[in-house]
Amino acid sequence: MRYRFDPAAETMPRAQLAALQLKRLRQTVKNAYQNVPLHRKRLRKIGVEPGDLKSLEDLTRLPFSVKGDLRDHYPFGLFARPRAQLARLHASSGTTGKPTVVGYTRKDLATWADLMARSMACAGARPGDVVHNAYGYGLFTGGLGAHYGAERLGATVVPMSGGATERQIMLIKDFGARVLCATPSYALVIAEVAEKEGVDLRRSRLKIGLFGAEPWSEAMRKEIQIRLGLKAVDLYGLSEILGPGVACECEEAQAGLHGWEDHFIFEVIDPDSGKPVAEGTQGELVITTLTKEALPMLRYRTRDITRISTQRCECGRSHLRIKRIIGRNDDMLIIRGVNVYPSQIEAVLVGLPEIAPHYQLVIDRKGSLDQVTVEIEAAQDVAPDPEAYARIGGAVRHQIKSMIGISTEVVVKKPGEIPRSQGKAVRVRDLRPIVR
Ligand code: DLL
Repeated sequence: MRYRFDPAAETMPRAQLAALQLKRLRQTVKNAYQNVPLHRKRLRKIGVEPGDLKSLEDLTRLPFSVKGDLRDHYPFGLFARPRAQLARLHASSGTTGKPTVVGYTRKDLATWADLMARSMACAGARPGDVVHNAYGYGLFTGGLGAHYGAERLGATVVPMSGGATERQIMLIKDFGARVLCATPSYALVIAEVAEKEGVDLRRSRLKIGLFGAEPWSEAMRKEIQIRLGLKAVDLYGLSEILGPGVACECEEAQAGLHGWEDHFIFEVIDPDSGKPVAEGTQGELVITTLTKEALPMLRYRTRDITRISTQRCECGRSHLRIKRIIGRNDDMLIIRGVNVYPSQIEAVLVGLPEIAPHYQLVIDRKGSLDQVTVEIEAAQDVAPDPEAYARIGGAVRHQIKSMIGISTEVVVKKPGEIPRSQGKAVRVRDLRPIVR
């Protein structure tokens, strides 16, 4: 049998999982009620006391939490423990104003390391592996989250962070990394720079990539797997809930992320009505934490759009699967009435001949209509003449129209002209005027 970090928890029968969830949900609601004024106020408003929860279905009676709650109670107002009991803070930058701050007790950090170690093992990492960690270190949860998870697994961590790509490539080779942790867009940059330098990473010891922190597509997975010669596995998480390690694909199926249900309850709702949708229906992922001490979250609206399946997985794990996140609610574009996520455009672009798998979408408004310009890059071996670029642009435009049904402008740029990322890629440049 394959290695599992926590076999009993990962294969727990679903009925037993549900019983554990209810027990832990009661503790979480009690923690939130007793220690966080906002949660207490909201629960009182609907007349719910912690002892009232009789079944998991009662969860749907509880109010949602949203990102704005964290901002409104900046910096420590949602913490259920006094500041002195916090062992660490993380924060996400946010585009404007104050960051979103999250905190962890020592026990929370241990839980996080366990879940990240479980995720890594699920993806195919093993004790004794060299784990090259190119997630950014700092306030972002990616770097330290993967770091302590790899240590907890019993691996040897190389704490690289993002950037200095030539050096990363040298160390991947020289230290014999078997596991690479990075955003998928940065993994592609590593592949690109290695190829340019004449280093064939497919012949290195790399076998597994744990990629996440941004939406990506199946086409991108294929591209990365071919160019780096590894198995690319999807890793999901968000700071407000934990950081990386909330859910992870298994190496066996690579078909959806096992959401760790002994620590979280996952729901999918219709983002407009807030009502739960049937299993398998696309909607917004909502997560309730079950074991967090410092920052318990009740029905947190992630704004991530996906579907859930409780169908048994071939790997034998009993935890439900979250399908690939297609994007955030806020990133959805409405182009002449058609709803489109950038990752859907990516799925069309990546793998097309004569272009490199780097792109940006520029959104602008003409009159009352949104318009998308797709900026792509010609492949290295394409002759840099206007005719060739016009032909490629036309072909891509046609492909997007026929696959997604939207009309776009396509601008073909020279190799290297699309900005490369070291962390989360900026896929969209929104030039629309801000409506207040
Ligand atoms: O990105 C945590 C993380 C680090 C996950 C490393 C995986 C690997 P935040 O910076 O708070 O935390 O951003 C969370 O990123 O709500 C999603 O919109 C997006 N995201 C994270 N993982 C994935 C994924 C980290 N696998 C936000 N696929 C989330 C698609 C993802 N989107």
